Formats: sequence, structure tokens, C-alpha cells
Amino acid sequence: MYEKELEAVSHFSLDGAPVKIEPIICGNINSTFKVTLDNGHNYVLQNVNANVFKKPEELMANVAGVCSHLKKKLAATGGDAEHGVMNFATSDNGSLLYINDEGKYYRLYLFIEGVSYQSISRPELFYSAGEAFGNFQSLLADYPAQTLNETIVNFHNTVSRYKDFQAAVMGCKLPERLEESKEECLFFESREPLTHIAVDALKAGKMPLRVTHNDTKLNNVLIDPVTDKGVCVIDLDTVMPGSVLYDFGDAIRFGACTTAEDEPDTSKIAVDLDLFETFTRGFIAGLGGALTDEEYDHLADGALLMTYECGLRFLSDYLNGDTYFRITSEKHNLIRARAQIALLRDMEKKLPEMKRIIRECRA
Ligand code: GN1
Ligand code: MG
Repeated sequence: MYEKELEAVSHFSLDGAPVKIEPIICGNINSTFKVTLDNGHNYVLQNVNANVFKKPEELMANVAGVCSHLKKKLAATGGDAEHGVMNFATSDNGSLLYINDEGKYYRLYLFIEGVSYQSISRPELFYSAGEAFGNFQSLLADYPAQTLNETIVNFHNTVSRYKDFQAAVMGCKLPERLEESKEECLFFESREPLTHIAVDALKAGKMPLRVTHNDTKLNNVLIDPVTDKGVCVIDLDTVMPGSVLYDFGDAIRFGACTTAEDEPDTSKIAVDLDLFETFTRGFIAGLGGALTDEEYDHLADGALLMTYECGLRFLSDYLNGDTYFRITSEKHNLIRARAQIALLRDMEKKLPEMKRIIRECRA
């Protein structure tokens, strides 16, 4: 069992020998394993999906740069520089990656104690997640953004995502899937103007380009189960220049939703405004309030934008024959897309309320 993984682990310099490997079921892209050594130390082994991340070396250069910056900043600001940052092991080729005979890319980092929650059971958790993601962005505010590689080109460029969607429709080789998702396609077409919100503002210099995390799902922040405080922001694969709307919006899309992102019963799906407010307060506190008027005015739009984008990506993947996201059932991507549509419809109704909450949190 797990021979490939064991072989990969053997290429990293460690302080003990592995005695146990178990899969950690999380994420839709990479494969993740917990590795226990004979001295009791734990590590996380990840097989980086090179179909999604075309240049894993460039990706790890970003991650290394960001981690070392975070470590210095945490040490200087009285934060937890030991547990608050990911620590990667070096492989026997001197880099942070090991490439096996099949061309698979592996990396290994010290396991960090903390819970990765899939949903909110207590509002405090969501406040802490907001604070952690806000603080993450604030710690990276002086990071030299021009040195970051674009690990996925046009990742949150919604205008370009829309073109990809159109290409998926036009080039669809699965006519039954296209027929089945006619209504969903029409929905995304009707909301196309949304795609310009951040892209145009960034282009026109109306909104600042920041170093953002870009995948701010609740499960990407480890939380101390005793204090309910954020310990460490993980999954740094998509840290790239972007808009604060992306980080705020994606966190709301995932964490303030009343259901999981793949809930088949769309009648259960809504945005919970109390959770929306809780996250907003934590996020603004973590950021130290350092946002421009334009950003504050459009934060709530960010939630709609990221829900739209994610739904569009799920649907495009369904039409492309499920080549990107990991799926566990035949219609998984269609179900996910439908769930995002239901959430977006509810957000559209509640947008004035969401904007009012943001004004109040700012005051
Ligand atoms: C992917 O693998 P995971 O769960 O960290 C995806 C995100 C999506 C998310 C939807 C690199 O993230 O953009 O929002 O699935 N990551 C990438 O669940 O595409
Ligand atoms: Mg991820």
C-alpha cells in the first residue's frame, strides 16, 4: 500500500523513518497524505497535479518566497513564526520537489496541528477564518508581487474564464451534456456583465492589485479547536497578484453558504447573512481596515463574482468531460454548477443587505 508515496518520502531529508501513510481526503486538485515517522513527527505529502499546475517548479518558488516572507513578518510582529507558516522539506535534488520515474511531482511539509473545517458549526470559527485570511493579505502587502509566477494563467480573470466557457460550449463533444445544461448555460450568459467587475477596475487602476491567496475556502485555514483562533493559512498554490474581492468573495461563497458547494437539493441553498457579517468583521479586523473606498464599495459584489466564476468553471469542466476538478459521481460538476447558481440567485436578492452590512462593519 502507498508504495509510490513511501518511495517519494524516502527522497526527502527527514529526522526519522516513515511508519504510517494515510490519505487526507480534501481538495479537488492535488492528492494529500499524512505521513507519521517513527519518532512521532508528522508530515504532509502532496502529489502536485501537474495537469493543473503546468510549472510545479515555478509554483514552489512562489510558495518558498511567500513562506519565508511570512516567517519574517510573523517573527517581527509577535506572531507564531513556528506554527503560523508552512515548513517544506528539501528533497535529495536540493529543491522542494521530488519527481518520480512517472514524472509525478511530490512535496512534503511539516504537519501543522489544527482543524480544517468543511462547514461552520460555531460563528466564531468564521470570524477567525476571516481574521486569518485578512491578516494573511496584510502580511503580504509589502511582498514584491512582480517576483511571483502566474501559477495558473488568468486564474481569476473572469472575462477570460467566460471565453473558456464559450469555447467549452462551442467545442463540446458531449451533446447530451450540452442539452442537459441548456438552462445553466443561459443563466451564465445572462449574467455575463458580472465578469467585468474586478477585471475592469484593476485594469483601469481603480482598484489596487494586491498579493492575494485566491483560494480562501474555509478548509484552507487551520483553526485551533480549543481557542477557535486561526493557526495557519494553507494551500498557497494560487498566491498571486489579484483583487481583495477574490479572497473575500470566495470565502463567502464557500463558508457563508447554508450547504456544501455540491448540495444537490438547491432549495436548501442560501447565503447566511449572519455568517456574512461575522466573516466581514473578522476579515476587516485582520486587514487592519486597510482597504480603499472602491474596494469597500465592491466587496459584496466580490461574493457574487466568485460564486459566478466557480459555477462557470464547474459547468465548463462538465462540458469538457471532467478534465479538471476531481469528481466522485458522474454529474458532480453539474450538481456543483447548479448549487453555485442557486447561491448566486440568493445573493442577488440579498445584495443590498450585504452592502449595508459592509458599510456598518466599516463604520
Ligand atoms: C479547487 O482543490 P481545492 O479545493 O483547494 C480550485 C479552486 C476552487 C475549488 C472549488 C487550483 O480548490 O479554485 O474554488 O476547488 N483550485 C484550483 O472547490 O483550481
Ligand atoms: Mg486549493
